[in-house]
Amino acid sequence: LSPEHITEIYDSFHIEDDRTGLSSETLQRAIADNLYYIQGKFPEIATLYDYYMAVAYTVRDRLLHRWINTVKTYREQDVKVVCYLSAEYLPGPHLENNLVNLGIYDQVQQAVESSGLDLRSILAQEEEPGLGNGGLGRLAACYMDSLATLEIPAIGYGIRYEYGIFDQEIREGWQVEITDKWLRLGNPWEIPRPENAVEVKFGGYTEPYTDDQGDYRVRWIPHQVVNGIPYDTPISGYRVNTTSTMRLWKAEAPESFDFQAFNVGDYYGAVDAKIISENLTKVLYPNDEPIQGKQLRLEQQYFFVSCSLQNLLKIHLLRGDPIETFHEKFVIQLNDTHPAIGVAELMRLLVDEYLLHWQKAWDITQQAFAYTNHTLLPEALETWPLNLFGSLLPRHLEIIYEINQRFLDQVRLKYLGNPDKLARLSLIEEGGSKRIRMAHLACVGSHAINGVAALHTELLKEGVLKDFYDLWPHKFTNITNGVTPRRWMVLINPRLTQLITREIGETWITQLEDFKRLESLAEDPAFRQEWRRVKRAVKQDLADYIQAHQGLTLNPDSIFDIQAKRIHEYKRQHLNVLHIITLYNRIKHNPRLAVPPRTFIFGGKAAPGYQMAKLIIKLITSVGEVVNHDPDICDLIKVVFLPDFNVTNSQRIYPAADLSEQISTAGKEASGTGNMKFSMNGALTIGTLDGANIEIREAVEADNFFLFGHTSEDIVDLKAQGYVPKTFYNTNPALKEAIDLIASGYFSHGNRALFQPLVDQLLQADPYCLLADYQSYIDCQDQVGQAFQDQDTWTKTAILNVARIGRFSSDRAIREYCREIWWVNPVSIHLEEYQQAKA
Ligand code: Z15
Repeated sequence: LSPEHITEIYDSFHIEDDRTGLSSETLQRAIADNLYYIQGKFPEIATLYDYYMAVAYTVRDRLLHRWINTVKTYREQDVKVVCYLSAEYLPGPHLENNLVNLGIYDQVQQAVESSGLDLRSILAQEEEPGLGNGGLGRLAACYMDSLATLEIPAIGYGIRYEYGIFDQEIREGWQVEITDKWLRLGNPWEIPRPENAVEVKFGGYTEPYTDDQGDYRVRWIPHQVVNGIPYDTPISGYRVNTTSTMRLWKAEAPESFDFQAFNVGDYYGAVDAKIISENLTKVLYPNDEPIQGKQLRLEQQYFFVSCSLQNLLKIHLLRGDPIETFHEKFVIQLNDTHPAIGVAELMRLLVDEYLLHWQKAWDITQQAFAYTNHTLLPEALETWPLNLFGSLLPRHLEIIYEINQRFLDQVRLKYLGNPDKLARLSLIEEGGSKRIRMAHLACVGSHAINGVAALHTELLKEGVLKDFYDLWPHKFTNITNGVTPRRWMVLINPRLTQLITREIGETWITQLEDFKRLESLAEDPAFRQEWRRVKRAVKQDLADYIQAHQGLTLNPDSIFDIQAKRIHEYKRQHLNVLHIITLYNRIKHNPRLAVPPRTFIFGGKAAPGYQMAKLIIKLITSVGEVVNHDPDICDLIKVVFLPDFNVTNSQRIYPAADLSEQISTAGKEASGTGNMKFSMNGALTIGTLDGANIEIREAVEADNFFLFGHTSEDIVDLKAQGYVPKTFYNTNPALKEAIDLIASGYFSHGNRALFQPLVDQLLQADPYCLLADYQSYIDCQDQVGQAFQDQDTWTKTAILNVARIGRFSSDRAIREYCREIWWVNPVSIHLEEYQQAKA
């Protein structure tokens, strides 16, 4: 079979081929075919999961020729490619998203219904890839969607964790973690590419030698070698042929190592080595921020970064390009410092393996890399103990020393005789035990550094990265986060999508600024009424779900007041709880009090080792137990904790919210992206001046946003003056009553010890200033309650929120990255005639 012969075979494919055809008849035939030939089942014995697999393979087939053509086009036309390096991805279920993007939702629905099945229950079979913790991983997934939709050549590199983020169950009010065996029933979306395996070295030592040119060189003799096997998942763009690749690496033991041990008779030793290697990509670290400095975590980071960079260099050379032009053909985005070791690894590959001179290699490296910072929390900034680092990556330690020496030489010239400056900028933290500062490595090795919201970028420039900003102001930019309207509107909220599209057409799906056209409709009472009807129906959907899964009856006319995000003290779920208890106390004191009914809904996981976060979950569920069953409350307040907040569950939550809780201590949340998803779906926000809340408020205008709390500057001043939370407690009776009620054991069957750590933390330290913001929050919530009484005005405000949220599309964010950091352009993918199937 010559290539010409194969092309001839392709050309003979029929337009309505069973692998490409988009009509419901063809799809139905293809599903039956896949059920038979892939699942090995016939309808009488097929499970719903078998049908899911058959539909998934049918849809994957439709993606495949687009995907292959995308790869082929990029290979042939020397295009510049964005390489997104991220230790986490949270794409959510693929099937429905691909139906939306390919524009075949209705056809597949019809095909499935003709076979006597229901599409929703088939979609529900999919196990989502939980390969991330929260915002950072989900952002990477939104960016992959926008890159494909905007036809930007891109590859997303990451880790194929065998166990993703744990599933959360609630037992007796406590979080229980369950292993996420997402691959148990197979994964139809990935294609393993064992032929593209690469080797990654660990440990050992280095030795100098002189090369043929008489140049000084270093070689690394590792203690261990692990194979990286790429698994590729196609990422479709919305109504374009571009289909990008998410390439995730799995660790395996190399054959040769097994055999060595086997040959000396150590069969069990060989198997042990295999297990040790394969542990590398076994499990995702379940901490959002901060990260913990475990050796295995560094091994994971280096493993996937080395695999990815080796892969990129191979692609570059395969295209016939010289190594010196690498940075002209690839730009590598570091999603936080997790992949920052890439700076040293690219230097190693260029200098040690491709034998470039240091300066040339450094120019390439700096121009190739760019770094996104996602946090200001000092405990979340990654540093690695020098001895741990050196024993795992001895050559990289030498390279980092060399980078540091050359960098500090430059600094020394600029800041004559300022040793503090040198110490502050150094890649090595001195003192007790030396550590490598990964953020510094990322800054020095990158041509661009960005924060993820305007305030966050400003605080980076004045705070953690100030010395770098003083040195290289031109490297710093802000790129405010965004979310994809395909998943976060079209897919999750078909009712609102339909209403909006009926009025303003569908251009907003790829140009979200077109939501502006809704502004005038906010004035139209008939439209407002329809909007309200949609919101009510969506709230009923969530109420039905909660009824079915938790046996709780909710009032769909109550305010759905929702806080859904990782549980963390800085996000202040417990401030929300203080408000609930305050309302509870008010009703207990005055049973005839007219308060608008509210349903408080919480969702979120706590890191398994984060005791205070787990106690906050227990507090929420305990307050719920009391409040939900107290007859004096007359069902005016309900508190629900929705277990297992993940992409799938979040999709039921965002559309149903009236009120979005974005109440972090100002200056702590880098951006937030849930804030955007809620607002896009017509919730009003109660929030602090933190992260992207500030820009959302500016966009929707101050009157349409419930603002409270101290500013980030206030918080700094407050702490500088010596913050004493007790003062607020002693001078605010309602606050004191709420805290005392927790401390009294009222919510814990008389057990005063249970919540003592939480109460003590608030009264003694309160690092996130809940007590300082309490009264402002309560006053603001009272305004919310008032405002909700006037449904018509509330609806108008909700419509205006949606109309003005256009800027928070990830398409806008990606366009900014393209123009300001990546210098890349779109490339259209054309399908040959034989591949273009008509619906
Ligand atoms: C994470 O999810 C975020 C920051 C981090 O440093 C880590 Cl390790 C995980 C979040 C931020 O907390 C959130 O504010 C931001 O919206 C998100 O990254 C995406 O930028």
